[in-house]
Amino acid sequence: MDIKDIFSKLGLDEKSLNSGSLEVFTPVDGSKFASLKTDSAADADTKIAAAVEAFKIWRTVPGPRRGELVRLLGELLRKHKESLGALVSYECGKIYQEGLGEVQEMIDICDFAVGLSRQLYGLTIASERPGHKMREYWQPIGPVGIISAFNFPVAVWAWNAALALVCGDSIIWKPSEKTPVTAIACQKLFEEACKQFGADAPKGLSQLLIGERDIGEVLVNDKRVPVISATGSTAMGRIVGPKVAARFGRTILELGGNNAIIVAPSADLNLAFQGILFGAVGTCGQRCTSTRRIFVHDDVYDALVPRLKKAYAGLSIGSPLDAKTLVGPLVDKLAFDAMEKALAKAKAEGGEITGGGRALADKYTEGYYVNPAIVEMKGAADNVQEETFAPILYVFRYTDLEEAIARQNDVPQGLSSSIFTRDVLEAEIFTSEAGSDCGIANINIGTSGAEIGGAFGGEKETGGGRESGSDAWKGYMRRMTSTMNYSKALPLAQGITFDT
Ligand code: UN1
Repeated sequence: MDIKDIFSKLGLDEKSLNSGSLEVFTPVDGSKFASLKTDSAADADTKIAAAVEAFKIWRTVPGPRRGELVRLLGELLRKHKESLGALVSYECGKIYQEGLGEVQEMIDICDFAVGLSRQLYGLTIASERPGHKMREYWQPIGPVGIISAFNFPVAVWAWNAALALVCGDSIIWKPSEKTPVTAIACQKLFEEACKQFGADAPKGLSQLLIGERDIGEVLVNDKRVPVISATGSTAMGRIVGPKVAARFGRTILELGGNNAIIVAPSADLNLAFQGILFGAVGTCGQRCTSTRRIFVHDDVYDALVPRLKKAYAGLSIGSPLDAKTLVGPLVDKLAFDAMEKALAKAKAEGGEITGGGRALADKYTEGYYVNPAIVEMKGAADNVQEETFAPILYVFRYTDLEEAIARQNDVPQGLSSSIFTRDVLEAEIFTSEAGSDCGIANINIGTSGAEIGGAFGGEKETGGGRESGSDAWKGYMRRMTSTMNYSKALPLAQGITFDT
């Protein structure tokens, strides 16, 4: 792949990509491919002010017309799917197929948002007073701040941006400092969509803040931004959440996961095998929905776990741009160090490790390729409480479903979970009030690769936010309750009399 060619297909100007101090490296081989000008706090202030002005105009544009802008964005994404997918692959290291998948996810949410633009429904509510009616309106709320992570550098922006835009909000995006070039590409496509849309797309509707954590903090602390949607680590959320709460802003937090799969005795083991493999080694274990733990019933342990180990030994690890590759690199050395540390800890605790360690180090001295690892945890009481953003799969045995569910839930995070079973009662228990405590609880599919139609997010240290489908759009609007009196009297609610 020729990165210069990709730049030119996406209308990115090479000179401006090499005009500043923020160095951007590709995980493919660790080489630097851009150095970007960063925004200062003063720049951020100007951009936020512009987003406020744009919001004042955009909120008055009818919802379905706002949907048209998102439709145009979706069309441009279709047109540029291959080049943007390749840039995603190059900048964050996921394999090209997954880069394409990520752009598809953007297209899908645009389609969803276009339909939604005609369905921003509020309720009508029965009033307790004669001659009165109550109505609920959903109104645009203001500029929405979007903080995204390196592992889904563009799709997560689109989930937030497409919804916020049809909801009548302007958007301000702080992408990960590891993946700002894809953000610039998206911003360009958005600007092109605005051009095609016409004059009622206000200038400054979408703002991009390039820089490190300090610039994210400016956004988080700014009270002109009523909603901050942040995706990333629990550590990041612990900083962002209280800061936004302190100014009574709203957060939509999508943080860490510690996702588990339960494999029951009746499971279709071929499905379980495929679901676990993709969940655990896909994206080199760097999805927030990646499968981190599996609980395998004693009866099927020996039929499944050795097969997984064998598959791990034969995985094609290599450049994410190579069509044969299934496992690309970790994003950087820090990620590799974290994986090494987690494996050392597991070993010290008696875990039996298959795989692990660096791969292709001779070929890519600065690219952090690894052998995905399986860790068999022998002790029944063991659990793994931390999320390590790397392909480590912890394997546990179980005998009793209730106990397996309890252990699955016994972690600080609550994002994604699944069970492989053909026993309908087990499946129903898993999704019952006493079952999985996660935001996502799947049956006979793995933990990762959620569709955009459902609300995405989870409980506990995952942050509680919901993005993407279902009624997640309500997080991007303010709810107004309006009581209308069409009578000639003024009865008070609660039966109060207040005669003068
Ligand atoms: C993330 O890893 O931040 O379910 C999001 C999935 C994707 C989104 C993952 N649709 O794996």
